Amino acid sequence: MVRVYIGLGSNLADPQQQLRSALEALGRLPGCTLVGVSAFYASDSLSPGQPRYTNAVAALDTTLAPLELLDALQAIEADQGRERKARWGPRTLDLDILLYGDQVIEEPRLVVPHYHLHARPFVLYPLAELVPADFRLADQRALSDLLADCPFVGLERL
Ligand code: PH2
Ligand code: MG
Ligand code: MG
Repeated sequence: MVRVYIGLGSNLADPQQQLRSALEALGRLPGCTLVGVSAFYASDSLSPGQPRYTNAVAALDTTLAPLELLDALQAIEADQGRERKARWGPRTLDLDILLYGDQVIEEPRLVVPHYHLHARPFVLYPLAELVPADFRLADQRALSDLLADCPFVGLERL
């Protein structure tokens, strides 16, 4: 079993309900146990002119290999009406593998720890709810340092 952290985001078609449905789907995945969910947070989209996002982070224990997990997450996104048009387009559901145990992964389809994790308050603050205060990412960055450099600005805890 590997402990993974999944970032959830939605800014279309009832975002809070999208996240609740996605959490149920995560709990039903074969070889996976949902072990924690952060609060939900609302924030403006990083892409101007889009609806506000709702975000959360989930902790999952899994026996799926990284790319198997990615396939499973993309299937859940597709089930919930995700359309892949523009790279940063609005979306019914975005499921990102933030951390996969203590593995550093650099493959064409998957980079872990997630590229933008360090700069995104809507990822770091919910993640911090689920891990110990001295938590370090697989690449040894301390979560407390990332939080100190990423103020809780523009986040609304729902
Ligand atoms: N995701 C994006 C682009 N912008 N903004 C917020 N607030 N939350 C997101 O999850 C988000 C975003 C692309 O993945
Ligand atoms: Mg994504
Ligand atoms: Mg994303």
